[in-house]
Amino acid sequence: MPRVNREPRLFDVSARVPDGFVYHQDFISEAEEHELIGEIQGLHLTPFKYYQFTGKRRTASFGWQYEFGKSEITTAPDMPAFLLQVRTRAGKLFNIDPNSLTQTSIIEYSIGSPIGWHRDIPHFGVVVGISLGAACRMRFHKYDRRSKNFNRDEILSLELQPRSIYLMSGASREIWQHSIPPVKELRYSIMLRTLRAKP
Ligand SMILES: O=C(O)CCC(=O)C(=O)O
Repeated sequence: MPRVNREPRLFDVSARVPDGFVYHQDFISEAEEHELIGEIQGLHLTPFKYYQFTGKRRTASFGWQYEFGKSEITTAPDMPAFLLQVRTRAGKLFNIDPNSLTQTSIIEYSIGSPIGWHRDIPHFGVVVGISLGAACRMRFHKYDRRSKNFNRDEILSLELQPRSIYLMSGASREIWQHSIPPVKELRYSIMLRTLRAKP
């Protein structure tokens, strides 16, 4: 895989984001993106299931997987070798031991696929996301367990560019929910997560 010969650009967009969210553009080159998409398209992706509901996006999990309705995570097949280098670089960038990024999800968003408001399940720790193929908007709002409603004026959002990477940790991971409105072009994400010692 060719190496990028420049440092990723840290946050050159004027967006307000929750604490603990760190975003870099140009984490990978166009050639690397092309190669990763090719590999991902060779994986067995299955429609996302949420209880009885089947989502538009398709996914594959490695290392660990979670099925809604079950309180436990279970082991999943090993991460494919083509993801190892990108995981090492992501770990170095965010000062995380790459070997601790033990859970991986690949997500394919066909045109019109969203991901609804959620926080990641408590079994996992920090979350790293790498965007491929197309830009999308990521939105955040503060989660309040007492109220299902939230003030739309309090939504923060930023455009995730293809080839960019983000880290969701601290408040952005624990206190805020995030979502992605229906995408306008085919997009993939590589999600890497640490395991939390005590969920
Ligand atoms: O595709 C993304 O960047 C976000 C995915 C996400 O929110 C999740 O897997 O929980």
